[in-house]
Amino acid sequence: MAQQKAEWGNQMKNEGLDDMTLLSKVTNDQILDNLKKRFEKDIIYTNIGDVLISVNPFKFIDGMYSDEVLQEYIGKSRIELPPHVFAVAEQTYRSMINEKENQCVIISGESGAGKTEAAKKIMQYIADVSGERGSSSNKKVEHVKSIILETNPLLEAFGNAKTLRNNNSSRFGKYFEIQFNQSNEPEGGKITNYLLEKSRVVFQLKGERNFHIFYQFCKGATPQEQQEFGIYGPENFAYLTKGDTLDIDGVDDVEEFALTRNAMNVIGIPANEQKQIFKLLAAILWIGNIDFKEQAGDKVTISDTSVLDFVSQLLDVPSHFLKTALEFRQMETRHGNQRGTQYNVPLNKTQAIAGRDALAKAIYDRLFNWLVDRINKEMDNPQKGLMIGVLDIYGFEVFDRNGFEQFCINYVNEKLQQIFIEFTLKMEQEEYVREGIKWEPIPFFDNKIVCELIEGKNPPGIFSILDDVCRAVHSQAEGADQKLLQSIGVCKSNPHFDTRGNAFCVKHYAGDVVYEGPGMIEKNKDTLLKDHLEILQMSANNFLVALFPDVIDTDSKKLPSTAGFKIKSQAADLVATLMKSTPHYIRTIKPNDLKKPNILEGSRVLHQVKYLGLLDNIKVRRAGFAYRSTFERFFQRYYLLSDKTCYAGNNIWKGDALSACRAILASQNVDTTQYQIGKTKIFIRYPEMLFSLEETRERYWHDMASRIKNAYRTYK
Ligand code: AOV
Ligand code: MG
Repeated sequence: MAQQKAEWGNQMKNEGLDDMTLLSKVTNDQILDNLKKRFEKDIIYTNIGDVLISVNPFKFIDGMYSDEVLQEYIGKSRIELPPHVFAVAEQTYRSMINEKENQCVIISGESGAGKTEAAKKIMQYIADVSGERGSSSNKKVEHVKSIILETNPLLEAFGNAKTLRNNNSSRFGKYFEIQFNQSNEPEGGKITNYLLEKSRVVFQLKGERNFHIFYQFCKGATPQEQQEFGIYGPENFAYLTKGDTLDIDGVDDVEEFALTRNAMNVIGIPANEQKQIFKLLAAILWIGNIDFKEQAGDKVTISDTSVLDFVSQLLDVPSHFLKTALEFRQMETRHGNQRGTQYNVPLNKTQAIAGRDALAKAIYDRLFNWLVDRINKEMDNPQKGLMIGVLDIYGFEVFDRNGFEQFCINYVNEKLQQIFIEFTLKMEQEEYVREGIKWEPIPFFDNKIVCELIEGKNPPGIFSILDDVCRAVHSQAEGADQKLLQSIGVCKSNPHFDTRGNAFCVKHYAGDVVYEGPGMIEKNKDTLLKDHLEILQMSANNFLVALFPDVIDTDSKKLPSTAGFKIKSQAADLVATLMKSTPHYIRTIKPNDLKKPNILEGSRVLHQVKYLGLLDNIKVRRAGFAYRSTFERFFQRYYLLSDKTCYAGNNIWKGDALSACRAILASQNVDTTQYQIGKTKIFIRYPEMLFSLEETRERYWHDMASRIKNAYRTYK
């Protein structure tokens, strides 16, 4: 194994450049060429300074994540070993300890590029290095570590699905905060989840699947569960067959189900709660099998009442109430602010199907949130120490047809690109200006204009317009879709927007996406029908009732918060959290659309290299400085290095910190092109210089310890 690891290391040294800041010519083609050269040798990681670029190999590379390799990275700096996701994890963890500041790892890249896999490796590394696994005397730490590792299979079962882009695509966003105790061991944690794509519960494109858990359950249920919950093969359920895909190549749903159950056990979800979860999954599947037949006067009635009865049994609600809620909508007469009498309006088939599906989506969405809350409860830690957050969201995606879900997903990606620009391009350059450092400004594309187009208030962005239309018209039937198309034209003043028939196009940082207008308003409104809420709250099942604590609002004028509003405010909170931490970046690249190993399609990768802004990243980095420190901090750390500042290990300097820094640098004969002195900070161009200073410092202490030992021997 040691032999294998060594070969892997040597290979890394000989192929392409580890750090693309050192490219001889900085062009997109050179970047592509370097990544390609490395990819062909199974070297998937490359650095741009502190940013890690990762190209998805779509295959298992032997030894790459072995325990030996992991051990190698412990305590090493980024430039000592080949680029690796473990190096990012190490740097993140050590920075938290050394700088006593919260850290975050931001993983970005398009759908199927490898974000979730990278996030898992970061978690694995942190769980492994922060105190020996299995040996900590602190039970809470052991439990939190197990949860860190086991939430992935659990949340992936419920929140991931096969899409055309990725067989294990995250259909929700996740920010996982690990909280550390005084001994730097994980003692708590919190997951924040972002907008689950709940429409998948009721519909999937051809070649796609519903969430994994449904197939796992249908294929792996015990005979008792089959009987109790009416669970059979997935081909029997309408909600699982829309995409004509029941299996995923290379995935055994039964085995995966065993892992999901195990994860629930490890996390601490007891058998009775697990049973409730499965009962609701069954209820959702059976809701999907409720069909309607049309009757005279555009009315509908449920075709097969035995299905209705079974759903009622699973939900523990009276069957006749559920029937009414699915076939009619309750209305109320109003006289000014006075409430009047209630009456039932029959639904037509389209409305009845939409209502039924809304019920299934709502139950699944609440169940998913419950699961996240449940995991959080297990990790709850009243002592809030330092934290490391790992962000793994759904990647930028474009399909032949894109709707509200893609719009939200791509918006969140747009926000992340903003943060990347803020941190790596803008703030870096602003600091040089502030410090008066000699500097050639690098122009870059700032996607703020696209964020404004989507989230702006004045002029109103797309989300504001969606909300306005939701407020003005109440349903598709009342012409909501037409109203949206009329209103959204005002966005044309933004060069990143255009309309196309009943669709609109947004020119995102990662490419143009055409979004279909019809259906957007319904999805943005995202309200739970009052009739459905009443039915669910009537259930004899306390677990289900607790998922719907909503208070029925009788003031019909007030607009409940929309899906767009929620994702916008969640994104703002996320940005605020990330901005308060020290960021570490992993930018993932998808080499081909076939999801196959050993194929790197040049044009696909080049496109990503361009929109990820790697070229600007390298330019800023090259023109910039790898390390910076205030004069005081630099002096405190390196005063040992000069006779003028140190005598026998003691600080003897009487002057100001800046002059001390100059004296230290002069004593080491550091070339003046290697650093610049700003107004409050010293900027060091390459990390090698810093390592040489560190080495000299180490040697000084070492020599001094030997001198003391010798003197002691002589004295004796
Ligand atoms: P994503 O998270 O970026 O897409 P994943 O992390 O799910 O992408 O990666 C997609 C698939 O690529 C995985 O299921 C693996 O089969 C493979 N893969 C990714 N990274 C590696 C790696 N380092 N080594 C081997 N195989 C890998 V999405 O969630 O769709 O945006 O929304
Ligand atoms: Mg993912």
